Amino acid sequence: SGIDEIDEYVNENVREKEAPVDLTGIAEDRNIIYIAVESMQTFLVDETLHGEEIIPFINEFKEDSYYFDNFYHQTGLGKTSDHEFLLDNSLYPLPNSAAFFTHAQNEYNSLPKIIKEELDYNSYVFHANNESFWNRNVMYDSLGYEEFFDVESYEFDESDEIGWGLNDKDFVDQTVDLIKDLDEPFYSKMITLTHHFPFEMPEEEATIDQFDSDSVTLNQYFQTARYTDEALEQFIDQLKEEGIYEDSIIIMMGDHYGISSYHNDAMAQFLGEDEITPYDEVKLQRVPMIVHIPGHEDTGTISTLSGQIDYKPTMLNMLGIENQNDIMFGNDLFSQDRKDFIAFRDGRIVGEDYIYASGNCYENSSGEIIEEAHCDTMREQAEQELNYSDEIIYGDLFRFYDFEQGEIADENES
Ligand code: GP9
Ligand code: MN
Repeated sequence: SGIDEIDEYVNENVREKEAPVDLTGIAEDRNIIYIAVESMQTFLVDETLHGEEIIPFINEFKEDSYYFDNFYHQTGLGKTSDHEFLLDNSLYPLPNSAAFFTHAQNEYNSLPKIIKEELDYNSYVFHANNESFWNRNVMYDSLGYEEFFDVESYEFDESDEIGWGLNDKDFVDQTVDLIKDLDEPFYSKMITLTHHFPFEMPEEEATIDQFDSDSVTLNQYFQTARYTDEALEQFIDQLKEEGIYEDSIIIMMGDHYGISSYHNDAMAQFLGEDEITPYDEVKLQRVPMIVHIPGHEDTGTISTLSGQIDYKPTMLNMLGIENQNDIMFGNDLFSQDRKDFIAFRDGRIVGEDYIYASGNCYENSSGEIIEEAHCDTMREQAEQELNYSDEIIYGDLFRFYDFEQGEIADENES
């Protein structure tokens, strides 16, 4: 095997044969503002608690956007950092470690590097945590980020902290000030923090009552979700005030689940179900994904099966960058010609027709357990892909691949 074999696999099974037409180049010359919304899960969207919408702003914002309601997080042990890894590379995170720690010196063909080279976009990260958390300070250099505005770029004291650190409202407020000074067009990634486990919210800041169950975690989860939702609304308003909004495309995505299976009983109670089955648990791995294009009227909900692996090809197409020779495992979210499964790092797989979880094959539409053989094809392909992706990372194989020509760069490889 080697990078040539992987290239062949990608060409046969992943690369879209027809150039996607939808939205090609729509982001050109615009700023891209990506917001990683900590622990936001799709089950909150359009959902109510005590008769109130939990995240009213996201619910409204998505109506004016492309909203993907069948979109999955695919992170593993590396949590937020795995989500960043998936988005920037369209490679899978690793099975037993966080690539941000173990493979931060690799050569990557990452989104920031490509858009710098092709369109001269600079990429920035905004996140009010220590720069070394998840080894970001090292990994961001390898991924091609120009600058990381970490906790040192934000002014606050203890009274401004909720949970893990600076509250999301002050975070977005100060981020707008930092963004204002960037040369346009830019790519920026913001990572929120308030809606992070264990979801603690000071009583006086809470704007929705807690849920009432045996799980303190789930009970509190709705309050921090609401808080971050309010911060996002404030952010969009501030972008408008500063005149940045019109020239930008704004993307919001949940980074990974917030409520683990440990809280299944409480979750079943909230959802009004008898129990949470392994099938339900898979469906709970959906995270909201919103692409908001100011001034663009053709919006709506898209229910295509999709996941974080699809972000990079989607962004590249929106930016009008053709990269037929890239090695990625995802597809453009707007393409009709997509792979029909989304693989998780823990062996579970969601397919258009079938779901594989806990050693059982389920029919996706009904949740019925069916003969295991139905899942075989998708399981084989998913395993193959995960292995190829791991090979690339473990072997640092992109050193040997010429992305311009789509061929091996070094004949001595392998
Ligand atoms: C930490 C933040 C949260 O900087 O991104 O990380 P997580 O615990 O969700 O991986
Ligand atoms: Mn996270």
